[in-house]
Amino acid sequence: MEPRVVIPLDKNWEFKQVDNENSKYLPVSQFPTHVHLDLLHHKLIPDPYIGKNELDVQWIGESIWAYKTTFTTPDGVSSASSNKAVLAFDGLDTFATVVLNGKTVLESENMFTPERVDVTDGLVKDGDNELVITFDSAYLRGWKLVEKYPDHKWGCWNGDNSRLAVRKSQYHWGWDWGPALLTCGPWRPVHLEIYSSRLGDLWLDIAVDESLKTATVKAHTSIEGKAGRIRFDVELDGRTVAAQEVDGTDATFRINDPELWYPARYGKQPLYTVKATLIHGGQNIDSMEKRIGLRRAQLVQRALKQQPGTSFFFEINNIPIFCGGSDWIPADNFIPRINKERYHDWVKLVADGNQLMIRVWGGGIYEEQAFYDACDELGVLVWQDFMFGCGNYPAWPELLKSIECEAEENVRMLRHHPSIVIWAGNNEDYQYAESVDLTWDKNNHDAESWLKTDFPARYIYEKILPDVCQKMIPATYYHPGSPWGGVDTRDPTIGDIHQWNVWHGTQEKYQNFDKLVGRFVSEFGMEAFPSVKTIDSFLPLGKNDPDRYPQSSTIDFHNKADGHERRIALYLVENMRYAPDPLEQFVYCTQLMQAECLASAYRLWKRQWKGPGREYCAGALVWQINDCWPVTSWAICDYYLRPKHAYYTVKREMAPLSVGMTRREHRYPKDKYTRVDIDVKTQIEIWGSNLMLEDLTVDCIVKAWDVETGKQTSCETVVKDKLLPLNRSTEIAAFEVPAPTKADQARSIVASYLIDRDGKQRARYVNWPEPLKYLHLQKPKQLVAKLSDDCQSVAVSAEVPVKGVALECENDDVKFEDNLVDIVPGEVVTIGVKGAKESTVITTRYLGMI
Ligand code: BMA
Repeated sequence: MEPRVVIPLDKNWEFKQVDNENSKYLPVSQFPTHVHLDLLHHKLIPDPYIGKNELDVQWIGESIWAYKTTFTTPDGVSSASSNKAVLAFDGLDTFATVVLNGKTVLESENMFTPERVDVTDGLVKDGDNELVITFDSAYLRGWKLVEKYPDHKWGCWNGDNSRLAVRKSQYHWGWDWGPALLTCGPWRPVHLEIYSSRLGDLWLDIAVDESLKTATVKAHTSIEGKAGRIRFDVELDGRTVAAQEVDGTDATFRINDPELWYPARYGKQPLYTVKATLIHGGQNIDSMEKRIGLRRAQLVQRALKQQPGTSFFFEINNIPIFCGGSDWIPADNFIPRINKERYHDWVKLVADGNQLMIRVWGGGIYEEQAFYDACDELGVLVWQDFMFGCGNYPAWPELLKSIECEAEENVRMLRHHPSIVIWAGNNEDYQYAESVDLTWDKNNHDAESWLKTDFPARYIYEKILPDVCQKMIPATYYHPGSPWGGVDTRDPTIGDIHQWNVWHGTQEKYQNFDKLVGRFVSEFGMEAFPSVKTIDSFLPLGKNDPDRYPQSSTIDFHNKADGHERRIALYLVENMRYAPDPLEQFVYCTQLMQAECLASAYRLWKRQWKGPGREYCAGALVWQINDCWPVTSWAICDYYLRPKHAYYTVKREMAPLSVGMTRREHRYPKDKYTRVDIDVKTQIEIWGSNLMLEDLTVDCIVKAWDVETGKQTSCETVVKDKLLPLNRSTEIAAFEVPAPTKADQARSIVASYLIDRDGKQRARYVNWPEPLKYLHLQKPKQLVAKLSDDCQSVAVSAEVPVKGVALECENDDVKFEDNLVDIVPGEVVTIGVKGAKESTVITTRYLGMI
C-alpha cells in the first residue's frame, strides 16, 4: 500500500461568465478565489469598495459563472492499482455543478460544507483532465426557493428573504454595516487525493480533572479503506510527551501535571500537537495533526446572592473570567484575499486591546483555521455561533439534511481549538421570532411538532444542532441562540442579552448603561466614523472629493444602518458641542462619543462583577470589533485595522486593574409638593475593578479642578489601605463632588488614582460633569505632546483640564499604545508609542479645539 498523495489543484484556473456569449475564459487572480476578485484583477469592474461602485456590480450576483482548470492524472491511479482518486473541495460558494471531463460529478448547495467526490473512474488515462465548476446565481436560486415554499412565513432583518433559503454567508446579501455583494466561486482550496487508505479524522476528547493535576486525552481516528495500525504522538514544544501504537483507532493518554492553556494574562497558551499516523505493513500511509490546548472550560449558571436569575460566566481552569471582548464579523466581503497574517493581526489587535473573548457572529462564516489558530496562540476565548441570523429560517427536509451535515463538518473542523468555549445556535433568530410573534411554546418539548409551526427553525436550534454537539463535542456548552435565556430573550437575569436600547430600541442615554445590565451582554454598540484616512480611501477623489463632508451622499452610502444620520446626531447633540466641519474634527467627535459610550458600558457592567456568588454581570462583548469594507459602523477598528478611539477606552477599562467613577444626583425634597425646598446632592461613587488573581491593597487619592480656571480645588486621600480582593470589583467610596461650593460642582473635574503600597500609581480615571456640552471648555495654551528621546513614548500635559486628547500621526506605522486621554493640570500622562522616529510629527486634537 502506498502513502496517500495530496495534490493541490491551484494552478491553471480560468473563469468566465456563462450567460454572456462574449465572455471568454480569463486567468484567475488567485486561488482559491471569488469572482469579484477576478473581475477586479482584469479591471472588468470598478472596486466595489470605492464610492458607490457597489451599485454598478450588482449584475455579478445575478449571473452564472464558470471556473475551469486542467490537470494531469498522476501515476498510481490505474485499474491495476487499488488506489482511488478523490477530488476534495474545501468550499464551493454556493450552487455549484462540478463537471470532470464532460461528466457531472457533484452538485452542491452549501457554501459551508466541504465535499469529497470519488473520481477514480472519471480521470483520463493519459493527458489532461478538464475540471469545470459552474456557479449559478445564489440570489436568484434563493428567490425560486422562496416561491417554491409559499407556506413558510418568510421574514428577516437585513438583506432579503432569499438569503434564508440559501446556505451561503448571510452578510453577502448586505447588512447594516456591509455592502450587498453576492459573490461566488471556489472560495476554499481544491485537492486531488490518491490513496487506498486514509485517515478520515483525528479528534480528541480532553478532560482536565478538577484538581488540574491530570489531563486525560482520548484520541480517536476514523479510517477510510483498510485499517492498519495507528501511532499516536503527543508533543509539546517539539518534545514527545507521550506516544502509543495501537491496533484499533483510539488511544488514551493520561498527562500528569499538564501544562494548561489559559486565556491571555491568566497564564500561558501551551499548545500540544497530537499526531496520528496510519501504518500499513510497516509503512506510514497517512498522517494527521491537531494542535490542542489542555484546559477545563465551564459555563457556570447558578443562583446568585441577593439577585434573581442565574449567573452566566465562563470558568477556565477553575478561574472565573470576566469576558470583556467583542463581536466579530467576516474581515472582508471576499474572504479568499484575507491571508493568515491578516487574521493574526486582527486577533493580535483584539488581544492587545485587553480583550479576552471574541464572538464569531452567525451571519458570517465558520472562520478560517488561521483565525482560531491565532485565538489559540494569543489566548482569546471564542464564542462560536452557527451560521444563522436575524430571520425566520425555513426547514424543508433536504435543507435540514444539508444543515445537519454543515454542522457536523464544521464542528469536526473546529473542535480541537482550545479557544472555543461555547457554540450558539444562531444570532437573534429567537428575537426575530418574538418580534413577529412566531409560535414558540417553551413548554412544548415535542421537537417534531415544531416543524409544523410557523417557527420551524426551532427544530434546527433545539434539536439538530444540540444533537450534533452532544455527539461530537459533549464537553462544550451549547446555547440555543444568542441571545437566549429567561422568560424571553430580553430577560437580563438569565443567559445572555443583546443590549440595543442604546442606539436602536428606546435610544437610552449611554450614561444609563448601569440600568441596562444583563448577566452577560453579548452585544451592544455605538457607531463612529472611521479614520479620515479610511474615508479618503473610499472617496473616488480622495482629499479632493467634493463629497468630502459628513452628510454627503457618498459618505452616507458608506453607512448601511437604518436611521444612522439621526442616531449619530442624537448621541452627539445630547453630549457634545460639535460641528460637521471640518471633517477631521467631526470624525473625532463621533469617535469620542463612541469611546465615552462604550467605555461607560464596560465600566458600569464590570462593576457588577462582584466576586463569588455575585457575578451579576460576567461579560460585555461590543458590537463589533471589525469591518468588512471601509464604512461608518459600530466597529471599534476599521477595515484597515485602524483603531477608532473607543478601542483605547475599552482597552483601559479591561486593564487588569482599573478605577471606576460615576456621578449621581440625589434629590431630597422637603415634602412632596415643593419645587423649591429640595436638597440636591451630587455624589461621586468610586470603585476598583481588580481582574488580577491576587488581592491588592491601595490608597485612593481624589483630586478636583475647576474646568474653566484650571485651578486645583481639592486633593485628598479618600481611603487608605483599601483591600481590593482578587477578580472582582469593590466599592471604594461615595461622597459629594468636591468643589468650593455646591454651585461649582457642575464645573468640577474629578480624578481618582489608586496607589499601591510601593507608592506606585496603578490606575487612574477622570470623571467629568455631563453632558460635556454644558462645560465651558478652555483651549489650552500649553498642550504638550512630547516624543521621548528614545522615541518610545509621548508625554502629554496641559495647564487646564482637556477632554479626550487624541494623538495623531500621518504615518500609519506609528502605533500608539493608548489614546484619547483626559488631561488634568499638574499631571503628565505618558503614552507608549511604536514605530516613531525623531522626525515623527505627532499632533493633537481635543474636544472644543474647533
Ligand atoms: C445586532 C447584530 C447584527 C447587526 C447589529 C447592529 O443585533 O446581530 O445583526 O448588525 O445588531 O444592528
